[in-house]
Amino acid sequence: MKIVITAGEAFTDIDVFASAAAYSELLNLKGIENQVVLPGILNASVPKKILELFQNFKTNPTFEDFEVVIVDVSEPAFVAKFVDIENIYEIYDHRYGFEDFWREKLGEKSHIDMVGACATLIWEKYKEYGYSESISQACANLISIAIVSNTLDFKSSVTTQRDIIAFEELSKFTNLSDTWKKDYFNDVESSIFQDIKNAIAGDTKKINFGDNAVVMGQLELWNGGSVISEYAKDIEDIMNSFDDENWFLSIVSISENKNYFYTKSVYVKDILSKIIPINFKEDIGFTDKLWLRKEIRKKLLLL
Ligand SMILES: [Mn+2]
Repeated sequence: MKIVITAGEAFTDIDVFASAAAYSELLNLKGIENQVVLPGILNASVPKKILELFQNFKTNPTFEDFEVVIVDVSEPAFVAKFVDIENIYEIYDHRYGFEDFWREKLGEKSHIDMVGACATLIWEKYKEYGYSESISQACANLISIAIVSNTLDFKSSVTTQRDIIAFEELSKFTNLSDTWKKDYFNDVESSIFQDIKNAIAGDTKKINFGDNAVVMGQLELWNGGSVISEYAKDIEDIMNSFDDENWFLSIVSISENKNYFYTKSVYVKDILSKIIPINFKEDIGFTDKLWLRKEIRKKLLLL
């Protein structure tokens, strides 16, 4: 059996990158031929230094016959386009909404658990298969970075005990510097500000709920306080390019432990006010805790 490990079509974030790299290593340890295929552009959460940790991926599969392992996505519409849903062998994700669909299709090969990072699930498989002592430093680093990035340094409410344990267990295999978290988030921020439109485009998704839809962009920053006022025009340009006036940008401001939301749509302001505690001053909304896209999406789906 040959395996292709892949994720979503649109973009590749650090959790996809780490999960795919580490799962590929785990299959190699088990002697299973595999390749990583990441069609989506690497977004700002995968700065250049991270690329040094894993380069062995393609944008199209080169195997002829293969089965597919999906990481960090579970909404069928978002899965990489080359994938025939019927050839999916196994799936790992941490999003609400399609658990029953996949459990019915894949049974025990469906691993959809509400942990902070998909990469946590991959580390747990190293342990289950008895390969935890064989993890490479690069993959241990990648999983650790993905956990910190996805849980916003364990501050986000998506953080679980499993993420904390995984991070602690991996610490004996990593060689991350004392300042790596700050360095990592600084690298991410500078790549965001080098081209903010591209950074937003690389983290924007349509959320369908019932008969409705909104387009949600997301930026995760150490300090996002002044971004909307400084970049309002760029934000509007890029969000308008998704051809739906019901858009909003969520800026997670990690050090302030809050989000800023920017939207021009009265409908979006109404909907957001219904699902989360938020105060709008004209087009800018504020919260008093951190909200990730997957949490907001879940609230929308439950509306
Ligand atoms: Mn993820």
